[in-house]
Amino acid sequence: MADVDAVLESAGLKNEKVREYVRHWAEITSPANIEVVSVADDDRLIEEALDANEIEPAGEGLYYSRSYYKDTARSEERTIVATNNESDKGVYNNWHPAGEMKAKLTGLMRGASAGKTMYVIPYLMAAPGSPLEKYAAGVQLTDNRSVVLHMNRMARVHVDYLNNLEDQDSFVRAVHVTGDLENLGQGTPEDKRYFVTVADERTILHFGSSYGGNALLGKIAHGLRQAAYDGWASRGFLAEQFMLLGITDKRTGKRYHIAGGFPSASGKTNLAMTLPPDALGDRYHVEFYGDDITWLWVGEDGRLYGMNPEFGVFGVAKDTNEGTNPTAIESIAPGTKAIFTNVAYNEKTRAVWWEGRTKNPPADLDGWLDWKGNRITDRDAAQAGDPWAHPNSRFTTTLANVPNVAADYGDPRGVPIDGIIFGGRTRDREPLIRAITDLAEGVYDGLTLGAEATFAAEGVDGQLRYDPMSMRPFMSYPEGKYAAHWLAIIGQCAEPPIFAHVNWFQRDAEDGHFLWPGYRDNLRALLWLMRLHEGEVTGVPTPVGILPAKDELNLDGLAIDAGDLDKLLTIDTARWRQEMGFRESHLAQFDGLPEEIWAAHRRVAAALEE
Ligand code: GTP
Ligand code: SPV
Ligand code: MN
Repeated sequence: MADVDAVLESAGLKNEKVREYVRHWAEITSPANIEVVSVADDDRLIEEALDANEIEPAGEGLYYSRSYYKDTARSEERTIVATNNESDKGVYNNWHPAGEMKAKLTGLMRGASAGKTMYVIPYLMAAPGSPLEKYAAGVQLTDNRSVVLHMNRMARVHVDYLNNLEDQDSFVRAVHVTGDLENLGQGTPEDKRYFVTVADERTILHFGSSYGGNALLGKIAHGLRQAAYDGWASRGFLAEQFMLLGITDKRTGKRYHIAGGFPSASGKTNLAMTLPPDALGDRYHVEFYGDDITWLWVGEDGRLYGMNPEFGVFGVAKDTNEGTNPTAIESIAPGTKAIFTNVAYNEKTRAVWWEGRTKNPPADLDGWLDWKGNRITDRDAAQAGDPWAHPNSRFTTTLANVPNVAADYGDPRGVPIDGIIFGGRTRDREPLIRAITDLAEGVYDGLTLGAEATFAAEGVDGQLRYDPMSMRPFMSYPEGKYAAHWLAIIGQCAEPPIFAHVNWFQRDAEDGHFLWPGYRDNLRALLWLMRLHEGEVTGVPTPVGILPAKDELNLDGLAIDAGDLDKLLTIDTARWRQEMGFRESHLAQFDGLPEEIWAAHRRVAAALEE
């Protein structure tokens, strides 16, 4: 193995704590080479990856990557939060003792990068100069070049971020070892994968994947799990699976910022990148800040501030097209250096395709391979209906490629937050939008966020898979303390944001059609929320929040069935009463839930009985 110190020295990595950490893990994983990377190396690494057939060209300045077929999504079962204190055990964080997990992972990683290059990726999950910068620095070690290419798009990667740290020891140690993907027993009782965040040691150890959140450790392991823990331990901030957008009213000149959480694959990317409906385009301008993670803190002026710690988008490909998400399509246009993963690929024309990209798949099947690399023309009758792209196939592109990215997306001060929204896929009961002005009721609403269980076997009929604040897979400390931390942080605001619950997914009970057109029209609900917050409309009070009066919603240019609109703007009290019972058992799982949350639950329940 190369002389570690000589490599780090010539790469300009001066932080002695980082050097110590790299030496430590290089001894364990035993790579053949070590290379410190920065975003300036991207073109060379792309060429190397093309030469090694790790990626393929997908048009001018676009790339295609295919992951191992058993390694196509974040694994919840194999994800663990470990600490040295058993009181950190929650309901969803899959807590294990730190000592046990570190020993296990060190064993799995020992010698596991033999013959490979270990890349050292110094990164920052913040804009430089951010008040949360000290929680944002990290160094990922990985033995996978494709992971480096993704990190270059998803995070700010440069050695200077680590050299210039105020406290040289304040960085997240993130170790990724791919492992022998063909022999890991994915999904079997002998599964060897472990994705561990040792939260109180700010150390992330991921073994056994090269895909998404399992392998790009700046994103959810650091940006969500570790940061949520840091935010709580420091009592200083929140880190949430939230999108973040800005709305400018060109008539009044007012700017609003809204952050909000929907469970994975429930529409954050689409909402964050939205454009106003055509009829409202002259008046409103929507700006993109982030689609998956928001860090929130209270500024000296008593307002809540938010920022996207990421530098890129790892977006769901399915159904992304010029109609549903035109800005996403522009952000992956030729020349953007976007990377497509696990979509369908044409080895002759270098084109890519996924379900919903166009109404029908390409008519000329010549050259098309499905996400596993199998020829479409080789399919037998039984396989004919199989999707070409994996349902969780994704595109990776850097924020600057999004055409409506906000001019100040890199401002380290963040942006003041006016509204916090929660939403999930709910086929009935949840109206288009209901606003909540009380803090405890807003937090209560987030804690009882749920989405439809995807398999009938998974849940009781009508019962949701609860996903508190859309953080269920990323929760790093106990839920009761999480609720208390939310109340404490937002409680410090002199001008608190308004809360709301939104639902774009209500369906007709008979034929199943979506009652609301969704996508760009979702802006109409957010505009109403901002008007309510400004006191320009009053809405209609209900036991579960304030709903828009029909004439308060701006429906210019929207053709919607009057009956559908009625359903979208009413409360089904009987269904809500049933839901309250489910909520009670859901909340009862959480130790130490603040009394304010229970009081909010009882207030809503009592109002529904009136
Ligand atoms: P993660 O990246 O997994 O955290 O997910 P996400 O919340 O960013 O999900 P995304 O925005 O990529 O949406 C996932 C799916 O929801 C896509 O297939 C979208 O087409 C669909 N979707 C998004 N918005 C709407 C909407 O307003 N109405 C309907 N009917 N579908 C939508
Ligand atoms: C999610 O699953 O919520 C994602 C994708 O945003 S991943 O980064 O793979 O977790
Ligand atoms: Mn996500």
